Amino acid sequence: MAADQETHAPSLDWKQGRVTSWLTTTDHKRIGILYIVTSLVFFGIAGLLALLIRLQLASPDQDFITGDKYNELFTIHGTAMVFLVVVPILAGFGNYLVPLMIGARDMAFPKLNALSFWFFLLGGIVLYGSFFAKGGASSAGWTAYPPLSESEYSPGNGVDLWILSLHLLTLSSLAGAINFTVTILNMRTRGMTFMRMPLFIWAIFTYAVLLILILPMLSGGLTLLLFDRQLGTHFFVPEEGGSALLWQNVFWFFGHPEVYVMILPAFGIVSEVIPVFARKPIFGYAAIAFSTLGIAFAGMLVWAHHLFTVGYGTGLNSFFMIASFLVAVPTGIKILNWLATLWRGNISFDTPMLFALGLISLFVIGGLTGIFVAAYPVDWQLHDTYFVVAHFHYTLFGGSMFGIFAGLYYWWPKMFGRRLDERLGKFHFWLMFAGFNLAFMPQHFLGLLGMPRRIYTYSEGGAWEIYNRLSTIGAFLMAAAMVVFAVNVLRSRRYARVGNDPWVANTLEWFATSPPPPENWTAPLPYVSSPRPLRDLRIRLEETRLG
Ligand code: HEM
Ligand SMILES: [Cu+2]
Repeated sequence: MAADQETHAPSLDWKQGRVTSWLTTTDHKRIGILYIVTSLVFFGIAGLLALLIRLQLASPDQDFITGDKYNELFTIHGTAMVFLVVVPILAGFGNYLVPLMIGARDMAFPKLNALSFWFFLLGGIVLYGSFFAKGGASSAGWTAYPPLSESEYSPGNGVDLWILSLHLLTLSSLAGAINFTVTILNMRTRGMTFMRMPLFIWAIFTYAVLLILILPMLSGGLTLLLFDRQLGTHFFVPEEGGSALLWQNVFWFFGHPEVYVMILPAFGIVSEVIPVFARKPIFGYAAIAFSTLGIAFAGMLVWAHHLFTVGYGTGLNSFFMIASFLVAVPTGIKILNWLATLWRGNISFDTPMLFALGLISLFVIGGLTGIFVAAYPVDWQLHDTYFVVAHFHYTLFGGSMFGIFAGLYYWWPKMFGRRLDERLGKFHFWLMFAGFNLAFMPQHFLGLLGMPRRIYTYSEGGAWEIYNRLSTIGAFLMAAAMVVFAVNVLRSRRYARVGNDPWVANTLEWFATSPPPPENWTAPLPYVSSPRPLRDLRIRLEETRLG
């Protein structure tokens, strides 16, 4: 590796970025960082809403929060975590990494890229701002099922602002998805065929294509609901000839594949991290790449497993049950290939690796309970109970959020030129891992003991008290873990600088300086002849050195 590439690039210190240059930037790296920082702030707010929910449920017969306010809290918490945190922070990683990993100068449409960020920010301001709307924020749940979401039962502007915010966020995601798809299809460097792309790129490509397929369905549904509320149409009003089940089908045709939009890039991060910290090539590159497409495809065929209790009958229920079971096959391929990569590896348990291993263990629990509720006779018992709340937090927090933390610790040195502190990182991981399981494992038992979701209190003397108390303690431990992370980030500006490739990794982003210059590359890119171009380059350099 040429000497000048090792020294950190002068005049690239982020402190020199003036506010205006950030406000007007079209650079994919800066837009990526704007997405990540904004999503983390939105995560903090949605996490605080969750703490209020847990405080209200910590003991029976609480009146710390009124029923109406409680309904607003879980509605905005759930909506924010999905649309303001997980989906956009993954767009942030994609924005920062896709051009660097495929050897491009920027995204295909830089200005459209900037626009999608500002739509995202505006959507977030509208959603959180809706708490101050007439009648308060939406309290119809993140699923906004009519007739509850119709103006008869949800007067005021809360639901209208919820719809406006989701329209802005959908536009933002759709613009981003088109940008990712065009960039990955057309801007890969010399030699980088599809079967030589990093697995994270496969994941972001699938994330983008899924969004393009499902977001128009959500936009259409939101518009019809707005018409019902504002123009007096009756699309979802059964008494007037409409259908409440139409909304449920429209919402979940989008909503279920949306969970794969939230997990596949996190899986992609794990597929990048595990081979680097196990010092072994990934086991079954092609199988993992195609299982990403397999999950997306099968995931489009299962949406009505959310409607098992509406009375569709054995035929339809059985189809959606079997289709839901099928998703486990490509998911299992990923899990087994990661374990095969770890097998006999020379593993170093740095923080990115700990979070990656955390994702595997927690997602397996979330996936297995998903199989339970995919069996519709079982779901008839557990639908809308805390068992379901526990299930999707194991997949969305234990899965997506743990993957996102792995990515933050792994790519932080590339983005900011310094590694986050390992001791604080490990403390963050173990506190989060313990807090998470204490918060959500007891919720499985609450569900089995019949506790419905979305209730703001419960009576004294039942079996639910201890589990709720434990769950609340767990939620506060998770909050403490996030404080440790914030301290690590704030102190990181004083840590030592690192070179291009602090982890001795495999993919092209580590060929650039840390952080990369505005034009990304300071030297001609190597010809890509495998999914591990940087490793190939290291070997070639070693061979020439040995002559
Ligand atoms: C930060 C830690 C978190 C805690 C303590 C937490 C806690 C909770 C609780 C207790 C509920 C149930 C409210 C009820 O039914 O009455 C809930 C609902 C929900 N959470 Fe979380 N959550 C957290 C993170 C997340 C994350 C990362 C996601 C991922 C996207 C998420 C998505 C949701 C959704 C979609 C709902 C359903 C809201 C509804 O019923 O409309 N949560 N959360
Ligand atoms: Cu589903």
